[in-house]
Amino acid sequence: MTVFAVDIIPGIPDLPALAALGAAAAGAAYAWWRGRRAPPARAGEESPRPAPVAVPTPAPPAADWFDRLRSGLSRTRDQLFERVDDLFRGGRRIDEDLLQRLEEVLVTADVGIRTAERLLSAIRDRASREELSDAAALRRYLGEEASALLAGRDQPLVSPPPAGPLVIMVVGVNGTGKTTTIGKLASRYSREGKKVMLAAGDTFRAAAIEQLEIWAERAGAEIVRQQEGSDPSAVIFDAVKAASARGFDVLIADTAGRLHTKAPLMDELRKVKRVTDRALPGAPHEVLLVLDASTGQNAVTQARLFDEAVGVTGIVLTKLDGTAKGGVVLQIADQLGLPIKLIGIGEKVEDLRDFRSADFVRALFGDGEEPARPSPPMGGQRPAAS
Ligand SMILES: Nc1nc2c(ncn2[C@@H]2O[C@H](COP(=O)(O)OP(=O)(O)OP(=O)(O)O)[C@@H](O)[C@H]2O)c(=O)[nH]1
Ligand SMILES: [Mg+2]
Repeated sequence: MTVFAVDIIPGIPDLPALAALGAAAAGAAYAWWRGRRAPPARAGEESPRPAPVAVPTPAPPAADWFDRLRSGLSRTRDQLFERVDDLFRGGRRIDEDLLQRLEEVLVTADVGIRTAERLLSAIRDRASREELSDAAALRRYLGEEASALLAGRDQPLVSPPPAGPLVIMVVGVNGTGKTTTIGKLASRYSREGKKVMLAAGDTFRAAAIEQLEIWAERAGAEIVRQQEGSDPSAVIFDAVKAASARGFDVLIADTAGRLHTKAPLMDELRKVKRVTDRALPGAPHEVLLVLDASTGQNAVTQARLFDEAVGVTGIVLTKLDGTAKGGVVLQIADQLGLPIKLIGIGEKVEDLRDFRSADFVRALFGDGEEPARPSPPMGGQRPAAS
């Protein structure tokens, strides 16, 4: 068997903070829904590599987890409901013109045309029975429909297997938040008392390895890495072997961001998965696809192609806090047969949450009241997925 050179770093010295990038989302257009949205990446187009990314200092846990979720979703909520309220201004009742405008509102929040049409047809039904006469009723009804759409789509991460580490492979296009999500997850598992190892499978650039090292140090996790430019399959193979031999509970493997339309890069990911299974039969136990919520319809296309290539077991939807397009959650639930497992609502360590549809719907459509049974900010008291 080939033996790969590998550094296992139990802790690294303080690294200088990387330069902050500034708000990347500035100026992001709320482009009109009729075909004017520019997809974030096109077939055959090289995706530019983002510059090294600053790792934010973790803040103390949010005092109120539900307020945090609600404020994370505020841009989407404002986008949806200020405009729904506008529709009813002047005591207007529901008619076909109002419904068409409502469809535009939904599509602008990236609910997607097909999903918006489905919601609209249910609303038409109700309106014809005169059950909907004002914005509050419509808001309530949209919430009920959203709950129905999301039912069963929220699943927790699988539990570590009885023997050997839980192996999680993290994939996605460039800059969606893979490494940040891995850092947050590593902290979460560490806090739960688990022994965590990270595999620096993004060997494409040195800064990616350094970024993961900072997160590993912060989480008290070990990291397995090789030189920039080495074969990611080799790094992850070694990491799986090391984690198994040394009794780690969880191994999370980073991978380089890649365009879902680039066949050779998707082949490389297939190879990483094959090799992982060779190192530990049955691994990876989770293949998490990280999607940036602000990419809208393109997120659905990414999910289809990544799933085809490597069999995605769950979606992580990041940057819900930075977008008014959080309606994409409904589109993903409606159009893909994949569970949404985690959501990112900020850059801090506590800003990764298990996706729980009831909390999400209440935070987005509710009146701000906290649910009766609060959930912890992250982590599962819940049973593992079967
Ligand atoms: N506001 C916000 N920012 C996030 C969230 N998740 C990640 N980010 C930011 O998104 C940027 C990119 O994150 P990375 O984790 O480096 O993304 P990546 O997918 O690993 O990127 P590549 O390795 O280059 O493909 C960073 O500035 C993160 O802080 C989130 O939930 N909310
Ligand atoms: Mg990365």
